[in-house]
Amino acid sequence: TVTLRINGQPVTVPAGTTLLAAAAQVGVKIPTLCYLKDIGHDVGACRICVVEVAGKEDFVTACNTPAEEGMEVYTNTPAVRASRRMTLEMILSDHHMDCPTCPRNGNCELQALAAQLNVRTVRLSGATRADFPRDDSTPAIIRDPRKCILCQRCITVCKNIQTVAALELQGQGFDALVGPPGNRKLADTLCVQCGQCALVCPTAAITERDDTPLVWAALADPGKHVVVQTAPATHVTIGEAFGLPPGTDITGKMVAALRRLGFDAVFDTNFTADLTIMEEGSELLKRINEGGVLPQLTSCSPGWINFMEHFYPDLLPHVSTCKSPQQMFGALAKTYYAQQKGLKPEDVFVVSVMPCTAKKFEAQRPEMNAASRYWGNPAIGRDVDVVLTSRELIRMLREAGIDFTALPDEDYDELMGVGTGAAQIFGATGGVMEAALRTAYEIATGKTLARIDFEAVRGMEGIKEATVPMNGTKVKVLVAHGLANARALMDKLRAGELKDYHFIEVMACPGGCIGGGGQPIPTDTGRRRSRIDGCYTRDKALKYRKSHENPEIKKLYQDFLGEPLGHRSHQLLHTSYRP
Ligand code: HC0
Repeated sequence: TVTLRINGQPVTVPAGTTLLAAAAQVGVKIPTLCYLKDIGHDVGACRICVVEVAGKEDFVTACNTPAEEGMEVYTNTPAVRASRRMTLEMILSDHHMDCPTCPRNGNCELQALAAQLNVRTVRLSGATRADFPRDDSTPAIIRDPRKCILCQRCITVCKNIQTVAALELQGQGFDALVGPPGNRKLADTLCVQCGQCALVCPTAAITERDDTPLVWAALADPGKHVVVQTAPATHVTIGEAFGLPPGTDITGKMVAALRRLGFDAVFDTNFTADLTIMEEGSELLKRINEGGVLPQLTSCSPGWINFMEHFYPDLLPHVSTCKSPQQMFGALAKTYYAQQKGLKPEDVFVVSVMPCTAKKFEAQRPEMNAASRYWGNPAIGRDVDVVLTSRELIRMLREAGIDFTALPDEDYDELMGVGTGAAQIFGATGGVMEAALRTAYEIATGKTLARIDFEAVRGMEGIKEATVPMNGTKVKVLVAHGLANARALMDKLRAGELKDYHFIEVMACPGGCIGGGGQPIPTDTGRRRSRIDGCYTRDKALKYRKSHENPEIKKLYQDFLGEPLGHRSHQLLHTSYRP
């Protein structure tokens, strides 16, 4: 340990502790802007966290300076305050200050810091940074370099946590830019559209595409029958925007809120998550029994699918052919549901509420028009018409003046509204695997599981592993979340080191979908953990906890699909990938 003084107060901390962390121990919260502990980002780029150290001529940055024995640190001298203020004014002087119309208005770290430091004027004017154009080349992520403060968090998360490295720091001074190498558009890079950059951006330099106008227009169109599906992870996160603790189960209120927005039917992606288990579990058993390509890789996380197509095209035969639950839902809403309700499929408009930005990309893939091909009618268009992230739905609820926490709990509509506990845990890393094991075990063995909780695949550890005996076969499974962990596994798979394994779950985002790029900001490790707990709590509370016990899934197979992997399933629920 080392002992130092901060503003005269002695404090003892483990060696290597930063001045920032040491100060926190004596109740001093040094302001920061670029620093983000969660992703290990401590480059000291913004210089807001400067402090004075006795004996040193220059200020030091508290976020990345380790405490030393005997140090005398001052965090609040006139010189320190003046320096922070000047730094902030310099940032503000060439920031695009359209705060009232900015997507991050009210949830912007730059805005909050200006308030915290009581900055009332910006004394600098004159030269500003180059006016780089907005990049709206992808369906999911929008870059607005005029709002970038060069903190470089996005570079760190993209390179270190996701190993995609689609962004870099280029140029200097007024020409400095964070963006794709060679000034390319994001769509022309290896970006997988996971949106982790948008989650860590302190301003609105990187945001989700705003598709709310498309949904308002559909809701106002009397010729459209507008249905909505809600992803597993949204059940335990939307409440954060309305002051509820992370992980609070707001399912009933979300259903009520969506009805009040005017949706004609409110359904659950959890229903098709159960369907995915039926199809993907059957596919796995088929691969095991018939000598297919193993290990099988999950296919529901669209950022992960983009990653495989971009970086490991040779391994695509391992990827399950199952579409994601979002896309299975879209295909069924415009076939099964339309048929059962006597609706014209071309009138059915499907909206998703997802924790994910990459779902916007997935929904516009040209092959995701199974219903249109099923009916032979191009007017039906895409299976999923619009994808809203959690953040966009929250904005719509606010705009509509819905008093979310005062709403009663309501139930989903019938036919595609029942989801099991197994589906709920899809939102957490390891959840798809656990759901699959609950069902695959019972289908393969014909026995009832004595204990359905597979704890080995739960939690925030980067790579998890379990072995489950099934009919004399020891089924070996792996789970990874965050693309750096996925890459580590794929390198092993490519090298032939995972031959003994049967099934691997990968989710692109750390923590799984509860940590998706479209989720409420902030999304940090603590919140990820609470949201994961929320998924397992809801799982425990539900009447059905295994996908094959979902009564609406049984009815769907009986009335429409026939059997898992049958003809209609192949038409509507399975897909292929592009190397
Ligand atoms: Fe997920 Fe999904 S679990 S990817 O994380 O499979 O986005 O929540 O909706 O589709 O169900 C996200 C979450 C989904 C899908 C489901 C899967």
